[in-house]
Amino acid sequence: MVEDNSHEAQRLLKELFPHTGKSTIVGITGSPGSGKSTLVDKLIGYLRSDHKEIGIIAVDPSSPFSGGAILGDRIRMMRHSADPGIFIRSMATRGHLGGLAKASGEAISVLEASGKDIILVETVGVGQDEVEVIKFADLILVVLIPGAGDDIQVFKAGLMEIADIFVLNKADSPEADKMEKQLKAMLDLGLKDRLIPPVIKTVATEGRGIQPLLEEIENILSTRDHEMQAARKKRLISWMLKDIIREKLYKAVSDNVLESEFEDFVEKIYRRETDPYTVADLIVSRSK
Ligand SMILES: Nc1nc2c(ncn2[C@@H]2O[C@H](COP(=O)(O)OP(=O)(O)O)[C@@H](O)[C@H]2O)c(=O)[nH]1
Ligand SMILES: [Mg+2]
Repeated sequence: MVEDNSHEAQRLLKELFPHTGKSTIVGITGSPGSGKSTLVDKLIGYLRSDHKEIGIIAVDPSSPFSGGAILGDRIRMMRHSADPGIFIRSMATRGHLGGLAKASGEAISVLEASGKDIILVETVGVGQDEVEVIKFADLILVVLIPGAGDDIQVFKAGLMEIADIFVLNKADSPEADKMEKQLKAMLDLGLKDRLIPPVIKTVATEGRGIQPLLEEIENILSTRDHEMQAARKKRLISWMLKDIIREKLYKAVSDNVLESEFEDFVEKIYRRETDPYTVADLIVSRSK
């Protein structure tokens, strides 16, 4: 319902809202093929043995959850899908009324209200929409791999600034150490005035480095001061509120004009009998 942006969903979200805000939301982003899903799979294993309830949202066109990936991945995830302590939801990148960020934010709310301790959000680190989604997270893991020298893309996409931890996955590659040095050097240069985020090496396929990664996540979350955490949550609320207002205004205003009339306006604008600004003013003024 939430993904369809239905009217009923809004009523439910109102009721759910008091029960949200208690889960830890961990975002996992990086290029396709960097091993995000494999990492998520291994993280699930550790967290479940600690009796944590987990929600997973995968916003990834190539995600095993959305059926775009190889069979092996799907079989791996299936063993988790039978576990009642886990809820996995895949979301398409396109086709959400009100936008991907809104839809996934609301899906996170539903999982929070359901009492999940931890929500993992996997998303590819390309495209503005995907980067927006990751801002819901309390903590962001940026997954890099050795050899893909063009991991500079990550820096271009603005992920360097938002990373709390860099996960250097596929550390079984002979280039891993070199990559680690390069990454640290780049971070030193790029983040002069900021604390350099930790770099954790993992081999997701073998489960290596997962324990240290979880310890680092714990460590960051526990040392973060309350004010900072609150400021982060408030920023999200203000962002969410603006989104909702924008959508409601748009809806209220677009109800003022019939589809056929709208088409007529387009026709007139096309013939240069009027201009889009005048028409927009006219339509908006009807709701006053
Ligand atoms: N050698 C090696 N391969 C890995 C590692 N982690 C993941 N892979 C493989 O990389 C491929 C892509 O992994 P996947 O988790 O689907 O990546 P995603 O697109 O980022 O979700 C799969 O074939 C994995 O088995 C690793 O640490 N070492
Ligand atoms: Mg994936």
